[in-house]
Amino acid sequence: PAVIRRADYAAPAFLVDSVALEFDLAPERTVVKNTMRLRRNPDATPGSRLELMGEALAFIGAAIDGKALAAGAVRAHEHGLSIGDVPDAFELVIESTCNPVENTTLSGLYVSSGNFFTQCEAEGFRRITYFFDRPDVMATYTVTLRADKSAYPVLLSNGNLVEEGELADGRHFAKWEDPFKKPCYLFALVAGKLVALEERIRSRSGKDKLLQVWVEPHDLDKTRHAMDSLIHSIHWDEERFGLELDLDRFMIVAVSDFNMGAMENKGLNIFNTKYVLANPETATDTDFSNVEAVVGHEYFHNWTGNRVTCRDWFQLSLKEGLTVFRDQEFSSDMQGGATDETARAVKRIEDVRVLRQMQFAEDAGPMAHPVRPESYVEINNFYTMTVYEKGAEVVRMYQTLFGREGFRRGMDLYFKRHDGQAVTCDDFRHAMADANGRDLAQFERWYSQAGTPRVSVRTAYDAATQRYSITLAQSYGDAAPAARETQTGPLLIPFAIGLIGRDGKDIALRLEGERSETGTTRVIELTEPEQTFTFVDIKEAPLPSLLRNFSAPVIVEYDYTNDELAFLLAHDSDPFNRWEAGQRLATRELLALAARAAAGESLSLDDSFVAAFARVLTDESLSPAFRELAMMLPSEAYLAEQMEQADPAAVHAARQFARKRLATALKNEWLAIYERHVTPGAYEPTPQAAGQRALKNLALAYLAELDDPADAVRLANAQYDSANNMTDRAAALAALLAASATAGAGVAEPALDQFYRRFEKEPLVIDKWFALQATQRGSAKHRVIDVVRRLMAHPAFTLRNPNRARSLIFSFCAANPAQFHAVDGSGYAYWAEQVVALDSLNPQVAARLARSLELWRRYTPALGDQMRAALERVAAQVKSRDVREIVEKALA
Ligand code: DPP
Ligand code: ZN
Repeated sequence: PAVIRRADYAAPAFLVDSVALEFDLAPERTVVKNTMRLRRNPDATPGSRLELMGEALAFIGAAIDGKALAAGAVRAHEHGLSIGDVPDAFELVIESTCNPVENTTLSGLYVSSGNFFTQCEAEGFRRITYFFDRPDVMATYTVTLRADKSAYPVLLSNGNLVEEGELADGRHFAKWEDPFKKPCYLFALVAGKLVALEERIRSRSGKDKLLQVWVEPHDLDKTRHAMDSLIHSIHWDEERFGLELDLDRFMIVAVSDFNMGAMENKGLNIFNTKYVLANPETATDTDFSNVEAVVGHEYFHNWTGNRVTCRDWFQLSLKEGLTVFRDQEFSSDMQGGATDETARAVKRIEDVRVLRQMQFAEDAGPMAHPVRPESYVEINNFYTMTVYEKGAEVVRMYQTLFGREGFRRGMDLYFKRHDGQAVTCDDFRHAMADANGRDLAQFERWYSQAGTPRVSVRTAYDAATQRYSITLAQSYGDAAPAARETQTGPLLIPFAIGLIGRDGKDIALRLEGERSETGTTRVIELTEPEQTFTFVDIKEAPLPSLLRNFSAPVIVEYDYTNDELAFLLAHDSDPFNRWEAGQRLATRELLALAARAAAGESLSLDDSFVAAFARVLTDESLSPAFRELAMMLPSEAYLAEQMEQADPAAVHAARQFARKRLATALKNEWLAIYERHVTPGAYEPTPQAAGQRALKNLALAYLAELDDPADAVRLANAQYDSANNMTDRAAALAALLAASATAGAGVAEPALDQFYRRFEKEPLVIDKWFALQATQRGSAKHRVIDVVRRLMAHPAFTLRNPNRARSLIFSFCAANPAQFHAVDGSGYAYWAEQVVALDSLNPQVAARLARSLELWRRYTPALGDQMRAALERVAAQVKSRDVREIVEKALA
C-alpha cells in the first residue's frame, strides 16, 4: 500500500475561497451539489489538471463558470475526479450522489437510528463530495439542506441559521452559513427527529450565546450534565486562556453509532452518546467525568484545532496533544480548583496510569511513532495514544518549564501569529520559545523521536561537605526497531525533584552556585546524556523524590529499597509521588510473584507489604479518592509489559494472590471502610462524593476476593437493590461476578438478569452489561471465551454499532488479558474472526481491534507463536487499508 510521507508535503495546487453545498437528503440516494470558487495557489508548483478527491461517490456532472463539462474533459475514478485544462480562477459546480444508509464505515454521510449524521475527520469529506480533502485548504461554507419534513424535522449544519422554509411535497429546507474559514474535516450536517436542551448565556465581553444539546426525545432527561459541562468549559477557557466562543450559537448532537468519542465540527459538535448522555440512573461517576472531559475537549478545539488548524495530518498532535492538555487542566480545575494539589493529583494519577499502560506499550511495539509521525498508510490509524496522550505530556512540559504565566504568554503569541491559519508543531514550539525568550531547538526531539526515554538516577551524599549530588543519565534502553530509527540525540527533560529528610519533611533546596534556597521542589533541566546536579547545605542524607508530579513522560530507574518506598508512600509531600511509591513497591513485589508463579513455585508476600498499604488505607488525612487510587494495584496489562517475556497467566495469578492477601489481612479495615463511606441521600456527581463511592466500592471488590466472600455477597446484594445510582449498582454487580469465581455462578445470575431487564431500553447501560461479563475473572472450569461466544448470539448484540462491539469484543480482547491469552489459543481464534468480520463493515473499528496482538514478540513463545499465526491468518484475509497497515507492521 502507498506510504504517505511528511517530507513530501507540497502546498495545494488550488485555493478554495467559498463552498456552497446543497443536499437533497434521502437515505439510499442523497444528491449533493457543490459550488466552489477556486483559484490557482501562487505558492504551488503549476500544473494544468485539477485533481479532486472522492470516494464511494456516483458522479453526475460538472460545470465550469456555468458551462457543463463534456464527457472527455472530466474523468471520475475510484479515488476522485480529474478535470483537464482549467482557468486560473473559476466557479466549479459538481453534482454527485452517495448512499448514506449503506454506509457502514460511519465515515462521510450515514444514517443512524433513521437520522442523518456526518463524520469527516480525517478524510470523510471526500465521501460526501469531490474536494481537496486536506486540512490546509480552508474555505467559508454555505449549506442548504432539503429533506422530508415529517421524517427529518430538524436540519442542522455549521455556523448560523440564515433561512428556513417549506417546499413542495411535504419537504422543507434550512440554510446555514459559517462565517469562519475552515478545513473540510470540520464540516458537519445533522438531520432527523431530535430535540434539544437549550440555554442562553452571556460571554465575558457581553455577547449572547445560544447553547443546545440535541438528542433523541427519550434521552432528553440525560442532557443536563453535558450542558453544565459546556457552560463550565466556556467560562474556563475565558478565564484561563482569555478565549471566547466566537459564534452566536453552539450545538452538541448525540449519535449512538460513532467510531470515536466525539468530533469538534465548527459550532456543531457531534458526540458519541457515551460522552453526552448521563443521569444518575444510567451513568457512573466515571461516565460523568468522561462527559465533562470530552465536552471540554471538543469545545476547546474551537480555538486549538479550528481557529488554528493543522497544515497536514502529520501535525495532528498540534491540535490533539494541546487540546488533551487543556481538557486535563480543565478537569483538574473542576476537581480541585487551581490550588488543591491533592485533588489535582487524583486527575494526574488517572492520566498517568493510562499513559503508562497504553502509550508506553504502543511506544515499545511495531506501531511506535513520534508525536509527529514521519509516515503513514492510513491516517485513521494515527489517532493514537502517542499523538494524544504523549502529545499532551509534551505540551505540559512547556508549562512545567515556563510556569502557567509563561505558558499563557506562549499561547497568546500562538494565536496572535496564527489565527485563521493551518500550521505545524514547529510553529507552536516557536511561539512558546519566542514568548519566553528561550531557544527550544533541542525540544524539537520530543516531536521527532519515538520510544519511551529512561532516566537512570545515581545519588551520593557527602556528610563532611553536606553536599548531595544527583546524576541523571538519559537513554532509550532497548527500544523497538520502529522507535530506534527515529532517535538522534538527548532530550531536554524537565525533571522535578525534592529531597526528604528523616523527619519526613521536605528540605529547602539550594543548588551549588546559587545564593539562596528556592522552595522544596526544583525542576532540573536535563539536556545532556548524563549530568550531575549538586545540592548544598544538606544536613543529613536525604531521600530523593524523583520526577515529581510526573514532570516528563519518562521511566525513572532508581534503586529504592522497599523501606524507602514505604517511607515515601507515608510521607512524600508530592501526592503524585506518594502514589508512585506505592505503585513501585507493588510492581516490584508483583513481578517477583509472577516469576514464581511462572516457575510453578509457591507464592508468599511479606507482612511489611501489607503494612505499608494498610497505613495508607487507614490514613484519614488522605482523601477517599486518593486512597482508592493508592490501594489499586498496577493493572495486569502494565505488569505483563514489565516482564522480560509477558506471561498474562502468571501476572494474573500474582495479582490475584496479592489482592487476596490484602483482602484477608485487612478484612476488618475493608468492612469498616465500606460502612463509613456509604453516602446516604440523593446522588451527587461531585468529586468528594465520587471519591467516597470509589473507596467504598473498592472495599467491596476486595471483600469479594476472600475465600469465603459471604460478606461481599450480602453487601453487594443489598447495595444492588437499594442503589440510587449506576456507580453503586454496577459496582455491586461487578462484586457479585467476582465473588462467583469462588461462590459459584449462582450468586451473580439473578442480579445480572435483573440488570438486563431493568435497562433493556438503555443501550449505554446494556453496553456495561456486556462489558462486565466480558471482563469477568475466569477459571479452568469457567472460560470467559464461552460466555463471550454465547453473548455474540444475544439478540442485543450487533457488530454494526461500535459501542456494542467494543463492549463485548474489545472488553474481552483488550481488558481481560488472562482469559484472552488462554494458552489453548481460543482467544486468538475469536479475535481473528472478529477482525475479519469487522474489516468489511467498518475498517476503522476493525483496525483498532487488530492492534490487540501487535506486541506478540514480547510474549512467551507458547503464546507469541500462536499470536503470530493468528496475525498471519488475518493478514491473508483482510482488505481494508486500515487493517492491512496494522497487521503488516505487526508481522514485519
Ligand atoms: N478530533 C476528534 C477529537 O479528538 C477525534 N477525531 O476530538
Ligand atoms: Zn481532539
